[in-house]
Amino acid sequence: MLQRLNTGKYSPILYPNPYFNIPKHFKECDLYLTLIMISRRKFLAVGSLASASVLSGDKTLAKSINTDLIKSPIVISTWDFGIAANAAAWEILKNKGRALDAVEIGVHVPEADPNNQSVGYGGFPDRDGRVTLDACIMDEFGNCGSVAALEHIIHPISVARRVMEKTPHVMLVGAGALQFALEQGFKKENLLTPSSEKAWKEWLKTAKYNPEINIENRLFSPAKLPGNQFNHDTIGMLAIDAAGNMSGACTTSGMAYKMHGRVGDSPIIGAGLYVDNEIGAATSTGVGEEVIRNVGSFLVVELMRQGYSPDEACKEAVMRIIRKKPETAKQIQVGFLALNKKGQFGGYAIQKGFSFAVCDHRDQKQLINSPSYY
Ligand code: SD4
Repeated sequence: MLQRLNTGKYSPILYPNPYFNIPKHFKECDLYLTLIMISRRKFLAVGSLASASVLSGDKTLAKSINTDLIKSPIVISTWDFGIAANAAAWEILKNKGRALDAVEIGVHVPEADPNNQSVGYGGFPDRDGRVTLDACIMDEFGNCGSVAALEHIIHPISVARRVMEKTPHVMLVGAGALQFALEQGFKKENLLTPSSEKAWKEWLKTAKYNPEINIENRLFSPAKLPGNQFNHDTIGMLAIDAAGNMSGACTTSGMAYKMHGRVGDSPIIGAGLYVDNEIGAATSTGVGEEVIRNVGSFLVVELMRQGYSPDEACKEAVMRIIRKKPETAKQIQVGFLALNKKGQFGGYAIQKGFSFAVCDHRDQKQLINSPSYY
């Protein structure tokens, strides 16, 4: 617990018992900092300033919290190609633009890149040779929009934003999503590039049409694990703007050679993406089924609310997957990426090889190799 000193500052009261319970009601108190023992080796500070302010609704307190927050923008995104996407987002953020615009414009870069065979145009098709796209977006007010199994539209993220802003709904799928996109003036295009079509035809030579999960990876890239750069690399992007507001976007063509109609975690709010402007934001990449089962991104944000740092929160979300399905986890990749309200970021993955790009006023091209369980 923190006590308020005469100077107006806070000083922690450390409880000797590390299992001291976090109080459920913050109303009576100024602020709590509880130490919880999360492992034999390590103590983690739990009970964030921000969550205290949310629960108490105390404006004075919220003001004091804000001094703790970052004053300059930051954008982070999954995988190496996040660097180019971040650069586009940075153009907006550095000019004091809104994080929502930054993440939308940022993820347009891989969406439009024919050489990126996992997002948007040029994405690997499903088993039937159809490129079906999943995307979602979330703003600082908790508004969100999503499209799933959308065909023929190069920028599904922008359709997701229109769903958020122009409809009373959160999610549109398949033919309905396409119909809406066309009504909104989006152009219908063929997204299957010659090289992705060639790869699909190659896969078809041996493919068995059954719903066995990950069969596409074994057949497409036998030596590689599902979720690696050879078969699917969703972009998830999280940003804080100059006003201190957060937004996020997530867009993908999903698992290569998936069953037609299969939807992954990426367009599902709480699974592939979650933003809480008071606490932080998280996104995921990898085998979406496991992320959905654990409501991964929401979990990461809620762990940050409890005081976990972004990397610890991502690690715990990964550990949930591993603990529930240890054998499956050996064979798949899932990575989480998180950014808290203070601008601290972190990631964690099941397997080695997950990277993320970070861009702020100091360096616009940072690439970080995420820690991993294996
Ligand atoms: C999916 N999570 O459709 C996405 C794919 C992905 O890196 O993230 N690939 O399951």
